[in-house]
This record gives sequence, C-alpha cells and structure tokens, in this order.
Amino acid sequence: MTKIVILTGAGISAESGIATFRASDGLWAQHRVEDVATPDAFARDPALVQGFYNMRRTDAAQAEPNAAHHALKRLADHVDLTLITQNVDGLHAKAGSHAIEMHGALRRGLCSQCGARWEQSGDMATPHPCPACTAPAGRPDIVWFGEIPYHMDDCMAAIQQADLFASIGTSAQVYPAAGFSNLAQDAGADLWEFNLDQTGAHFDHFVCGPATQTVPQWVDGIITSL
Ligand code: BJW
Repeated sequence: MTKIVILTGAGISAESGIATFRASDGLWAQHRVEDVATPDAFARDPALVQGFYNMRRTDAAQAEPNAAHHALKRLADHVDLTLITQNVDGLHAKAGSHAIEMHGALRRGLCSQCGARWEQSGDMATPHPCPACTAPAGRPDIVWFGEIPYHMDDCMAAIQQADLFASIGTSAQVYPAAGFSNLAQDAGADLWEFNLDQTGAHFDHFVCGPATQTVPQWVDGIITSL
C-alpha cells in the first residue's frame, strides 16, 4: 500500500478563521516572536506570554475544522497516512484525525518543573499551579523556538518510508519541519505542495489555491483511483 506523509501548517486552518503567522496581517505582524514564543520570553514576562496563548486558545476552541481537515480524515480511512501538523489549534483532532502535533497543542498545559501534562480548556493564570505537583510552573504545552519539537523519531521514521510527501499551507521557514521535503526526496517520495504561493522549496507538483478547494479535490482523486 502506498505510504503517504502529509505535513500541514497554519494555511490549512486559515479558512477556519485561525490567523497564520507570516502573512502581512498574521500573528508575527502584531507580536514579536522574541516576546511571545521563546522560553526566555516566558521567563521575562509570563503574563504577556500566557495572554497571547490564552487568546489563541479561545480562538481555537471556537473554530471548526474545514473541508481540507475533513478531506484528510477521509484519506486516512483509505490509505496508509501519517499526518504531521505544525499547528497547535487541534483542528485535525476535531475532524477525527490522528495527527502528530509536532509543535504541541493549545488544549494542553505542561509543568516545567515535573513534566506533567493536562487538558487546559480555559485561560491559564500567571503563575499557573501545576495540578500534579502544585509548583507555580504551568505553561502552554507549545514548542517554542530553541526547544525540540515533539515525536521527531515518529516523523523521521514515516518520512524515510514515504512514497508520497505533501506539504499543505506552510511557508517552510521553520526547521526541522522545513527540511522534511528534502528528507522525503532522499527517500524517493513524490513531492506535492499545496499553497496560495510557491514557497521556493523543491516539489515535483505545485497545486495553487485555497486548501479547502485544492485538498478535497486531490483526496477524492486518490480515493477514486484506488
Ligand atoms: C494557505 C492558505 C490557504 C495561507 N490555503 N495555503 C537558523 C537556520 C536554521 C534553523 C534555525 C536557525 N536559527 C534557529 C533555527 C531553528 C529554529 C528555526 O527554524 N528558526 C527559523 C525561523 C530560521 N527552529 C526551532 O527552534 C525549532 N526547534 C529546533 O530546531 O530544535 C532543534 C532540534 C530539532 C530536531 C531535532 C533535534 C533538535 C522549534 C520551532 C518551534 C516553532 N514554533 C512556532 C511557534 C510556536 C507554536 C505556536 O505558537 O503556534 O510554530 S513558530 C510558528 O511557525 C509556529 C508554526 O508552527 C511555524 C510554522 O509556520 P507555518 O505553519 O508555516 O505558518 P506561516 O504563517 O509561516 O505560513 C502559512 C502558509 O500558508 C503560507 O505559505 C501561506 O501562503 C499559506 N496559506 N492561507 C493554502 N487558505
């Protein structure tokens, strides 16, 4: 059976109303990365960082998966699919998919003292007490710059076996995810990119357009050809 690996980024959730990072009106246009998405930023101003993620947790909780998220769930029912997402919004999970959430998840808290994780539906406080050890060390379970993304072994193992690798709605600027297409190329995979604009990374096929239109059409084509 064909092994497919798909990497998604913020673009797949844009049509669900979730802001991307690097658009002219994106998150990084309103917040400096160094102020909100690094361990140093959290140590310096935990209230600012918690506020940024509280806002995004609320937005994500109110958002619904779109036709592209649903199409990938449909695809997983028919092929050997490893879905890897850089997104922390949980929309693949809401669509019923099992996705490797390599940059963490807004819906979870993490204790930087004891390593406990918990479901976090509402706002986090400053400081936020860990429900397991009570230390005032709760933080969003998000991979910040300089931290090691989650489940890298699973990602690498899947990519090394991939017959087809598709990148959907990511600007391919943040490593290690930005290097996945090169690894997939080394593995001999057919490379597909779905985006509004070409990123400049090497792909064999570029499908231009909003993910809610391009992804369901591509998925339906694969399923009918089986
Ligand atoms: C649509 C669309 C529609 C819009 N339809 N498309 C120098 C050189 C190389 C590397 C480094 C370096 N200095 C530092 C590094 C490493 C660093 C890094 O890569 N920095 C770069 C900026 C250079 N990386 C790290 O620190 C990572 N850790 C690491 O490397 O550890 C070492 C290690 C790794 C592996 C093994 C062992 C050790 C950690 C990175 C953590 C990233 N964190 C963030 C923020 C936290 C999460 C959060 O708050 O949500 O993750 S950054 C931010 O960018 C977020 C995203 O997941 C990530 C990627 O963004 P994404 O998804 O691509 O969004 P955009 O906005 O950039 O693009 C959207 C795209 O969609 C666009 O192309 C649009 O056109 C498109 N689009 N609408 C289809 N409707």
